[in-house]
Amino acid sequence: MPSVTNMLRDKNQHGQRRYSAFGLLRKGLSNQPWPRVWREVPLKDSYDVVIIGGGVHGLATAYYLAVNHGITNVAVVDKAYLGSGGSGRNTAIVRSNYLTPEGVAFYDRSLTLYNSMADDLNINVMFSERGHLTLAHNDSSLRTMHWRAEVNKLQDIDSSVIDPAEIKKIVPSLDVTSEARYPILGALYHPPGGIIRHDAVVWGYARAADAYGVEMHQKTEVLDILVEGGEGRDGKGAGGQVTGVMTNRGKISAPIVVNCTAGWASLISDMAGVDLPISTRPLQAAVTEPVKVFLPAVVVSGSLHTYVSQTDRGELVFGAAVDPYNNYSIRGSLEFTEGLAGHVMELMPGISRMKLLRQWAGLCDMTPDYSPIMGATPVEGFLCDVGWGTYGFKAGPVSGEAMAECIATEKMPAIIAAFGLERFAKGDLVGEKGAAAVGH
Ligand code: PYC
Repeated sequence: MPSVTNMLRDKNQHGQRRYSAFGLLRKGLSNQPWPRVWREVPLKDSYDVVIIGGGVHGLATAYYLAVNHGITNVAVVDKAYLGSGGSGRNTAIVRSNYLTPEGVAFYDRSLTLYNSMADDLNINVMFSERGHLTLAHNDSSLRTMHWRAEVNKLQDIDSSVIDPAEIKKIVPSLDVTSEARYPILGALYHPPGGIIRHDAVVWGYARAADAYGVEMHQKTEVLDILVEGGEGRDGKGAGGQVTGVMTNRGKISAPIVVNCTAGWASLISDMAGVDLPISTRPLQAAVTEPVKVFLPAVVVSGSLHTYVSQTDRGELVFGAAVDPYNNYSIRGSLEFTEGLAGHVMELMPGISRMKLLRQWAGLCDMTPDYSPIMGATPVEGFLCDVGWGTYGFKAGPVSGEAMAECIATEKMPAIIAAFGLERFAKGDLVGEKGAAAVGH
């Protein structure tokens, strides 16, 4: 939480105006326009770094480049608006109870950054550390929960397997009796997990990066990545050097181009002649009408292919597994709604009369081992922060921090050393499928 002394200051550490409660009221009642959250400036024809993708990953990379490394001649370009991709389409869950030691350390750093974000970025990101329960309905998932708990504990992550009676104390509305259609045998309980306001995270990073001079260019679509001297088609691919990007608003020169997209990661990388082992699947989610708060924790059921949390407004937010086929559609389907309703009824029969208000989909770039692809590529100056599958939003802060370090130092930071593209050729996979919220 922001300290009282900080709240009383007029400006935060980035030199941005802070409003006191009275200041906010005064401003709201005046007919002066609110200041823009980030500037709209003309697109230049060259930058030190061009970041493709104005979601949490791209904006966090820009922010940490500026704040940690003093690199500010940076443009973040997005073909739509900031946060219009995966950052605005996820179910806002954050956690670090992963399966591999590499994954645990990485997501734990992200959770730490999420914890201090309200203060660091001077924005109310509504982080709610409410605990995260992954239910086990059969022996094999209980075994995986024990495995994750042990890996977590070795890295001091608060995770343990609890029994049905303890689950009932945390979420009284769950049926933990043996009469349930899918009896609950236990759960992986992770108290530091929770939810956060995803739009605020995007706006917070954008505003803080802007204060350092980083430029955000919306409606700026990358049509091609310019590469010279490569061994592949059109002089692209391995051995080449990136020289910039071609956009719908003209050419931009840059010695460093970073692919921070989700959903289009393989198509963007292909523009540089870099093949990525990614297949793209929609993941659908839905939200109900608001009701009185009754669900105090995030509840996940892999066997029932769903996870649910209740927002501060009282809505239930549900997500599912990725659709079982490759697709670039972000429309919801009736098939999903029917499947979700069926599974939710098995888990929480008591909410059978609640109405769904909205449904949507986001695109997940799935890699063979469910871990991301980060760092350098065979094209000099072309870097990737992609392949997030269903884990992208929770990884945003640490990815930005690590990618910024990778760009500034030209070295792979230890925290992402396991996630390089070369691991697929070497067979050094980081199997993180067992930490997915639901079976895919
Ligand atoms: O891994 O916690 C998770 C998750 C939630 C939604 C998509 N993935």
